[in-house]
Amino acid sequence: MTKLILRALAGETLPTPPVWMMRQAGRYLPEYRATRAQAGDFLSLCYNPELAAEVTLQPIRRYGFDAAILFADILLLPQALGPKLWFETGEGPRMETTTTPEQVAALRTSGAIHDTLSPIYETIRILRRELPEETTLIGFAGAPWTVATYMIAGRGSKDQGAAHALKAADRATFAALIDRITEATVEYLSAQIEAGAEVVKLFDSWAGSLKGADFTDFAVEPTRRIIAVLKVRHPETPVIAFPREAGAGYIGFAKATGADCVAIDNSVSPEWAAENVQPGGCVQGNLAPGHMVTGGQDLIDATRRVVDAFRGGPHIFNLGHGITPDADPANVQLMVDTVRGA
Ligand code: 1CP
Repeated sequence: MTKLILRALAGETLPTPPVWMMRQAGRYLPEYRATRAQAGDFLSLCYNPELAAEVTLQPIRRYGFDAAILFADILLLPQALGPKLWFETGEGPRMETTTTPEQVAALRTSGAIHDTLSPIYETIRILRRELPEETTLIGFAGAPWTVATYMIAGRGSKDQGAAHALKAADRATFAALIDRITEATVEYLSAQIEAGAEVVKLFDSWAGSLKGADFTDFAVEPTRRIIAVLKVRHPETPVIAFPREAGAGYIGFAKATGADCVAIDNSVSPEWAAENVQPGGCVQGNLAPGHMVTGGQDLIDATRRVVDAFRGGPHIFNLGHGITPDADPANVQLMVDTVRGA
């Protein structure tokens, strides 16, 4: 029996959509908080294969999701390219900035990332041994634009202003940085697939701030390049692309990039996405994560609405963005029961 997620990704319309959740291993789960305390800080957890595998498995044990996503972070790859990375408690990531031609030239080569990232591949090997046979293992990386926004600003930002400013002031340096990240991402995802990842996902969390030609040049084009190489090396491995808040940019995104599935955020309605995006292939999404906090009949109604909207084509049920730390684990169970019983 082929795994449900792989069937949906191959284009099959299933009577009940497979289901998993972005950030399903995370702070809303008491068992995650306990393991994280045992590891010390967040990065130590990411680089500890036994504990990273443990937190990946926790939501599978609780909810029986159809997919597990490798526990890691999109900022590990830029860290492997050289810049220092740390997390300020209660604030988020901080990173040495990369903004000059010299700094871009000084980044490590794509082949040199594996020294740093080998624990991640070990996590994947452990997971392939320990996951139930019906559960699909998803590997991931940040898409180049989103990774570049953190490398340029040295931290998260609401409007990605520093990256837009560099793009305007020194397009050659900006484009060179995007190229370096693109090449390294190909090597990183290839190594994840070789270690056992069955699907890979590219998170372009800040794609929505790229407009017009910039969206084509820096959201579509790097994603297309990464997928083109992966499809030569690993034609059997499906790719999910998540150009978050792309709006009209979702239309035709799968065709333009070669992605097998496009993940949809909750700023667009499921009916709109079913009509405009799902004809292009499998879609994933798009329940608003806030329902995992508020629960109740609203959660049931909204979950059924997403299932019903996408019923006519291949669909993987997910949230429109990651679950938040204040979510109630009981609401997640209600969502899963509603999807499977709907
Ligand atoms: O435990 C903690 O306090 C750390 C919180 C945390 C977690 C649980 C971070 C810090 N990263 C993660 C794990 C993570 N990050 C996963 C693991 C698997 C899962 O989904 O269960 C994944 C896929 C990511 C991806 C990620 N990291 C993205 C893309 C997806 C998205 O949410 O848009 C981004 C933008 C990051 C950067 C990052 N890492 C962590 C934080 C708080 C942030 C956002 C920082 C910011 O922009 O301010």
